[in-house]
Amino acid sequence: MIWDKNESLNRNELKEIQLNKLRDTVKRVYSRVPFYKKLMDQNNISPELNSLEELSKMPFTVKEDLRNHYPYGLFAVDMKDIVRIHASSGTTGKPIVAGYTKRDLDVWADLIARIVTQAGVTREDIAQIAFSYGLFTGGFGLHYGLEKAGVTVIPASSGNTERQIMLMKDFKTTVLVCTPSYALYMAEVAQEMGVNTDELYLRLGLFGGEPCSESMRQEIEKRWNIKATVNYGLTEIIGPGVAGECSEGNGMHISEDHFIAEVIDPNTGEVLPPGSEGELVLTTLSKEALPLIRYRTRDIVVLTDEPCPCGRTTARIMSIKGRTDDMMIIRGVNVFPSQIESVLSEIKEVSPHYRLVVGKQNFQDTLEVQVEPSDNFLANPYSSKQLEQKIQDRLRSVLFIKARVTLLPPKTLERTTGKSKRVIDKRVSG
Ligand code: ADP
Ligand code: K
Ligand code: ZN
Repeated sequence: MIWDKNESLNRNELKEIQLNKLRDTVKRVYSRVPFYKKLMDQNNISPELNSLEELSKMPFTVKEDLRNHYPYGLFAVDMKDIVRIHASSGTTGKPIVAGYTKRDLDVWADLIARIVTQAGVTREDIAQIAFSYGLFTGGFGLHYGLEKAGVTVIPASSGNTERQIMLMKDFKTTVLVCTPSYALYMAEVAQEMGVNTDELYLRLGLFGGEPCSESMRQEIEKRWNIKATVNYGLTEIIGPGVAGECSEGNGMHISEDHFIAEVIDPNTGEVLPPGSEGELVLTTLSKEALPLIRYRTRDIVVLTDEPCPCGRTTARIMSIKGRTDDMMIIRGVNVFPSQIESVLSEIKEVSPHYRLVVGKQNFQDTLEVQVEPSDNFLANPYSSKQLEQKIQDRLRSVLFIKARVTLLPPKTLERTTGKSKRVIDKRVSG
């Protein structure tokens, strides 16, 4: 089922909607947000756009711009029209703050209704939301959207994992909503509690808020005996609901009637053709409180606008390599955690949990890959030195990086009820 007819317009109709909304948005930011007025005046850009192509003349907006106008400086409406505030965790420094008008919240709930519907959730389902409720957009975002779609919502929030499993069993939860890391952690706890998936009603997972590699998805599907779907969003743009997977499981549809997506070369800013890997840049078309023009997400993606068998015509995010913030430069080689994760996933002797510690020794970058043995290895153990060497060789032959591999005792790496932090860079934190 398709929630909204705008998900399956022909591309020309879609472009017409986009152009109308883009023209309004640009005019509005010019007249209401001093930051944009100044930026456009400095660059001699008129607030009257005549085509979608003209968007590429507009300057980018970056995370730093939001920080510089912390907390409310980029809002395009009066505070009396703001009814909700959210913020990102802001791993470094002050958080990024987003505001919502009543209409923004309506649009948001609708966007979530779309992604949950396309993932296969119906009003027969009982969804347990194990995202944290609070400033983080995950909990409240999914909450109102699932309700809008008529789904029964259990607002469990995150944490208290044993209780989550009890609720899941007693309340007959059919859909689990959380970060992929938390889904894996919960599976471990369920196993420790001796709860078998046959005793549960779970059939589907909606995961987002952080990267979910194909191997992680498969691991979650296997452990819970469910179908796992992923969705994508970010606080600055609205929160979850920017894009989500349909039942084809082949890419996440972007709600392009609400956001224009471009992919750029992160070094030159040049717009790249469909199918190229680059940084995702998003322009909001419906946001009242915090409209953003050409916002650089720092997420490295590949997009396609090829039609999808599900009937939706919107462009899809085919892969997310990770955030440029998480990219490590090891002796001149760019490495994303996702690349290391995909190498580790091929090695059946290690669990899906890992941590990357970047440091410096004798003015040289060093990388340590910390892993844990899998049940598989524990059942048939051999020398840990040998396993470490095997992983080290594999990393070197696939990624051309030299890393020290450390096999830790089972369950030593920190588990999370939210997003995992997999990279520790000692070069910055000392
Ligand atoms: P924070 O910056 O504190 O993590 P957000 O909750 O706004 O705050 O995080 C949004 C970011 O999370 C995205 O820019 C992206 O890097 C990551 N993210 C969200 N969903 C996904 C997904 N499905 N796949 C990969 N990364 C994702
Ligand atoms: K219902
Ligand atoms: Zn589809």
